[in-house]
Amino acid sequence: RRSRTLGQNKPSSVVVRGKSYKTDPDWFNVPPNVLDATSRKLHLEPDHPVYITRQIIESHFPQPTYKYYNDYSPVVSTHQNFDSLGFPANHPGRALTDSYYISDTTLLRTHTSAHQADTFRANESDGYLISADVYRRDEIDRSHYPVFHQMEGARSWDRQKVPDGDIAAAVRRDIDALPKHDVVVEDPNPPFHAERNPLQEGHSAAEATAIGEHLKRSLENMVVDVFSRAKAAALKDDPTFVDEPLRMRWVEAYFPFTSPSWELEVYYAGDWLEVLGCGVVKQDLYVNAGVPSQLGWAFGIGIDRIAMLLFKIPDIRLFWSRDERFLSQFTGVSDRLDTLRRFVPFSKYPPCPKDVSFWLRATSAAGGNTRGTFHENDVMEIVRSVAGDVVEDVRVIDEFTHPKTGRRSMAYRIVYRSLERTLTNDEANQFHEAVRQALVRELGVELR
Ligand code: FA5
Ligand code: MG
Repeated sequence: RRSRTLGQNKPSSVVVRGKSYKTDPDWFNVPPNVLDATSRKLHLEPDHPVYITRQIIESHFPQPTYKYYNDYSPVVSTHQNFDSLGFPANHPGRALTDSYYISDTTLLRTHTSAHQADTFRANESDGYLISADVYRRDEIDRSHYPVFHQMEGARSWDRQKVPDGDIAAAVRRDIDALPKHDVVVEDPNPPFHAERNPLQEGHSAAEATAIGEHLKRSLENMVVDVFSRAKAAALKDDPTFVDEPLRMRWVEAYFPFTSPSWELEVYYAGDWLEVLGCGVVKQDLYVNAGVPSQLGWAFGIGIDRIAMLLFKIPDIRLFWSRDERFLSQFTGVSDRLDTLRRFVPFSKYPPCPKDVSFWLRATSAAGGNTRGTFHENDVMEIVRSVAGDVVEDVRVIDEFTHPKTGRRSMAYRIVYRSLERTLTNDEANQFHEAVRQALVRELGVELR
C-alpha cells in the first residue's frame, strides 16, 4: 500500500507536540495543514467555543467520580486506535484513504476511544472523561473538517467493591441519584440484538440493563442542558424566539468494543442529527486492562457538532479562525457560562462555485481496493491542501463510465468561499487552476 500524500518531499521525521516521530514513506500521508492543527488544542483554549462546550459537558460528569484527561498526545499506535478495541484487521477505518498515518504502526488518533484501554488500565477513578482533537480523512462540507474534537466518557462499577457484589443494585442507586428531565425520548428498539448487540457473557440482563439506563439518562441530561442553554442564548437576541420542542431518539448501533451499543440522535433543522455513540463496554477491554472485576459503559461525542448547535455556528471551519470578529464573540464566557450568546455571522461573503471534470487513470477505473484505486478522499485532500480554509464544499455532480472504453469520468463542484473576506473571481480561478494541476499531478487524471 503506497500512500499518495500531497507534497513531493516527505519529511523523514515530524514533530508533534514537541516530540519527534520517524516517518515511513510508504505510510506517511499527513498534509502540512493537518500537521499544523496538532498544535492548536482548541479544547484547551479558554473562551473558545470548543472549550466552552467541553466545560458544559464536563459539568454533567463531575470530579472526583470522573477524572478528566485533556492532554493525551494525538499520535497513537495502531494497537491503541484499533487492535485494543477489537477492530478486525480489514476494517475500512484502518485504510490510508481514511486515516492519517505517520508510519505503519503510528497514526493520528481517529477517535478518543484510542485511549480507553490505557485509561482503564490506569484505573485512577470510577469514571473518566477524555477530550481531544481527532483526525479523519473525510468529505468537505460545512459540517466536516479533517480535524475535530471528541469527548470520551466512561463509568465503571467493580464487583469486588459494591455491597454484596450486586452491580445491578449499585447502578440502580446511582440512577436514582441522577437528575431527572421531562423530555420524552424515543427508544423503540429492544435492548439486545442477537448478532450485533448480544448480552455479554458474564453480564446478567439486570446488570446490562441498569448500566444502559444509567448511560442513557446521563447523556440525555447533558443534551437537555445544552439545548436549554442554546434556547436561553437565542432569547437574549430575540425575545420572541420560539423553538421546536427538543426531540431525541436512541438508535441501535454497532461498535466493536461495546455491546449493546446505541447512537443518540437529536432532531435539528428538519433532520435527525447523530451526536454520539455509546454502549456497554466489552468485558475483554477490562480483562486486558487488568481490571476484570469491573464493568460499565462508555460514550464518544463530537464536541464541534454540539458547539455548532449551541452557538448556532454555521460552518465548522470557523472554529479554526483566528479572526477577532469570531473569537471576540466568546470573550469571558468560560468564566460566566450564563453570558453565552449565539454567534452573529459577520457579513456573508459570496460563494464562488467552480466545476472540474476528468477521466480517471485507466488502472483506476477497475475499482476494487488495490494500489492506485481512485478514492474520493484523495480529491478532498488535494482541494483542501491547495485552497485551505477557503473551500466550503466539494461534491460529485456527475459520474459515468464510457460504454465502449470502460473509462470512468468524474465531475466535481467545488465551492470556494472565504469566511473572512470577499474572494475575487481571479483568486478563485487561481485556486481552481492549482487544484486542476494538482489532480493531474497527484492522481494522474486526464482533465476534460
Ligand atoms: C466513534 O468515534 C466511537 N469511538 C464512539 C464511541 C465511544 C462508541 C465509546 C462507543 C463507546 P463515531 O465515528 O460515530 O464513533 O463518532 C462519534 C461522534 O463523533 C459522532 O456521533 C459525531 O458527533 C462525531 N463525529 C464523527 N465524525 C465527525 C466529523 N467528521 N465531524 C464532526 N463530528 C464528527
Ligand atoms: Mg457514528
